[in-house]
Amino acid sequence: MPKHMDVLPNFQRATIEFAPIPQFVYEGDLQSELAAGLPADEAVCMYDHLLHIRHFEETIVLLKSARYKPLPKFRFIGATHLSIGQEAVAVGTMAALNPDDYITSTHRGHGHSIAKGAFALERADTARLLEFLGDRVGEYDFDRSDRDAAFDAALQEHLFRTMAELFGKEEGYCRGRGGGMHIADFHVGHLGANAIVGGSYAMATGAAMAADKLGDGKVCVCLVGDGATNNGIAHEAYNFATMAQFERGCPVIYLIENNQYGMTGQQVGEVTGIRRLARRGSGYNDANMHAEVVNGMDPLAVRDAVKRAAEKCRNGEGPVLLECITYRYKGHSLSDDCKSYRSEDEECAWHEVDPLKTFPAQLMEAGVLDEAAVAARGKAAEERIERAAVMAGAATDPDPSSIYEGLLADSTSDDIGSEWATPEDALKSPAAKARRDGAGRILARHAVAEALMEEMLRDRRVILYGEDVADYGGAFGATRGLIEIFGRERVFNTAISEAAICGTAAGAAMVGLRPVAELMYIDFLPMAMDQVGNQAAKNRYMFGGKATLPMVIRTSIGGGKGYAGQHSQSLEALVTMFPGLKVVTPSSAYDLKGLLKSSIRDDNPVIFIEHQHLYTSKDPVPEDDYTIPLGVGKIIREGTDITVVAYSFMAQVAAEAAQMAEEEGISVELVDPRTLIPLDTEMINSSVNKTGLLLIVQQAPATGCYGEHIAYQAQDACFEALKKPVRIVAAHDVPPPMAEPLESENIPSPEKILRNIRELLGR
Ligand SMILES: Cc1ncc(C[n+]2csc(CCOP(=O)(O)OP(=O)(O)O)c2C)c(N)n1
Ligand SMILES: [Mg+2]
Repeated sequence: MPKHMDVLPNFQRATIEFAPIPQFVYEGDLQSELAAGLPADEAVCMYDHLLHIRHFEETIVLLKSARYKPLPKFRFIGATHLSIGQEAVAVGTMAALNPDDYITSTHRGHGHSIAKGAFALERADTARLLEFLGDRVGEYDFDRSDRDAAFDAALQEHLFRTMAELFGKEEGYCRGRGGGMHIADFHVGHLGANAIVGGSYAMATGAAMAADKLGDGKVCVCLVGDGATNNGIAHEAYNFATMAQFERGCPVIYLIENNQYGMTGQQVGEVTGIRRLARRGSGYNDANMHAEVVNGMDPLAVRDAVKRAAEKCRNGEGPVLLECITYRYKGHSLSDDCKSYRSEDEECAWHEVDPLKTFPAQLMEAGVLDEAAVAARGKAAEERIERAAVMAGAATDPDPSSIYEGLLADSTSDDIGSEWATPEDALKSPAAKARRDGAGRILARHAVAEALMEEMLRDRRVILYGEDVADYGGAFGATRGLIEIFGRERVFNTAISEAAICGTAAGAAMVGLRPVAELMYIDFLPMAMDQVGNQAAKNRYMFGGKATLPMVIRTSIGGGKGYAGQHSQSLEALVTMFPGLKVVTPSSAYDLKGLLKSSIRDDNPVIFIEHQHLYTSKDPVPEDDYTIPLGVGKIIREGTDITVVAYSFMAQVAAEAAQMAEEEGISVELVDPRTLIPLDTEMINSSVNKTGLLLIVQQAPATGCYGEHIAYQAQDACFEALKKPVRIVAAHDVPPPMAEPLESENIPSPEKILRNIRELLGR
């Protein structure tokens, strides 16, 4: 691990050499594969799944235009990004993987999902097939001891669940919460399709990193379109996966499904300056990420490339970048007829190399199937898809009352006992609690480190990473000392890649780690907004409540230091608006330790917002292993005249104001909700019902702030009790200014809070 490496001045003249990137190296065909040991059955099932994908997609074409005879009245409302023409990539890839290897997929992912599930079933024994059928086994009439019959039923069920998801049905893979653009199937390591172009780059990387750290030998294939490769997250993910500090390379295969177009824009000759996207591999490590260009119209070539890539990954030589050259025969979606941006000649040329023509030809030539058998397989596949569609048409519509189901996990890792405890001999140095002063006090930043240390000891799935968190201990010293105890395997620096930090955490969490990621300042959260708001927050719900994302993103808010607009904001409202996240805002060192431990144990993504002013404030903090439940506020002081709700550091500022008010004979009840999501409305509202007045204090600007939500819900719940409209003391609607007089004016002060208390009381 090249950490202690002197960086000396060296200005030696030289040139930087790049190794060549191979293109279309596969020379095999079906004959040679059969001779080399490919079972004929496997070749036939590759053909079957090419057929399933093709017929599935063609059924969508008919459904969308209401021309599908078996379901004449069905109204198909979802997206229609079809992969007709690209089947060889899906089939070749999934044929090369183990059933429990991971994939992430795209908006054009029906084929990926069909093939991933189908190949997993192909390799399953009877017990596993029956387990897959589960409660729905009774839908099929077959001999339970007959493996082939169980397979037929399971395959039919798989196609049905896929179609049912597109139809938005309860039996769909994601209970109709995701639809075609968000299919996931965690039984078989399908970690989800993504409608954000490039959205899964970091998640796939995180899942692969987790697989390596958990030592389970799995690889993750990150399927992306050619258009996705130009998104910033692609760069961040490639870089993350190739970090030199990883002792073993990250076992991720970035598989670019280059169908020649983004929506209509072309990578080559138009929106990039390169001819092959595989060339990007040379930017990330000396191995070019083993980049290779592959014939994506040939399932055997894809299978060969993915097999070799997976082997490299399993050997610790990942990541690998594959560019599979393919073509979509239909438009971007069915509302695009392609006429404005491509020629018929071009389309015809690609139809000549259609895998649905070339592969059966090879099967016949090799004597695996004769013409009648090829036709019979085509008919059987078509019938399966028709049956899947008819069953899906008759499947259950989700009950509107179930709308919240699957949003948040109600589980924690509280009761894991010693199952995941860090073994004593894995510690690099003894783990010691922070040193207390005579009053048992420690700095809040030491409370951060202590909470992390305790949780990392009790659960070796907890890892910590972010910018400068390792040897340096983070920008605020809050993680100092942890690398000495746990080593670089569990505490490591990342590049300055906020999106990759958050997105990899989501991916790692989905497959079994419990990552704690650090974002230095909340001001940098917008760099990671897709990963936090569209991925981490949504993955559980969109995937039908099947994903669990136990992850924490620790970040800080500040102000009052003259750091101005990009280092002083209170952007909590950016995360409270995404259902699926929990948001925690401690106001003291004591709360910080207890809440951070609960956040790490929670099975949901938690955004943990620490105020920089807290880091250097001291509080009595027990050495014990205590936790504070998320969603339970605290009455900092009881009172009768007015309720003040304040969170994070503002709770301390409001406490000063309350003290000043008391000296004037005003009794303030100060409530710190401690967590914004979930919000302890019961505590707030029972206080408001008692006092009849509510003042909310926050450091964020007034408009569009979280305080408005607290105010709304209180007036909704306590309208009768309220004597006056709820008031919010907030920052002004300006970016935080630098100059001291302006910054002081901007951040709520005890005096300003007191003034507002007096006004509400009419004094
Ligand atoms: C971040 C983002 N930008 C734009 C879109 C709209 N959009 C959806 S698919 C698509 C084209 C994607 O091209 P590519 O990655 O090559 O995948 P393909 O559609 O060709 O399979 C675009 C622009 C989106 N969904 N997400
Ligand atoms: Mg494309």
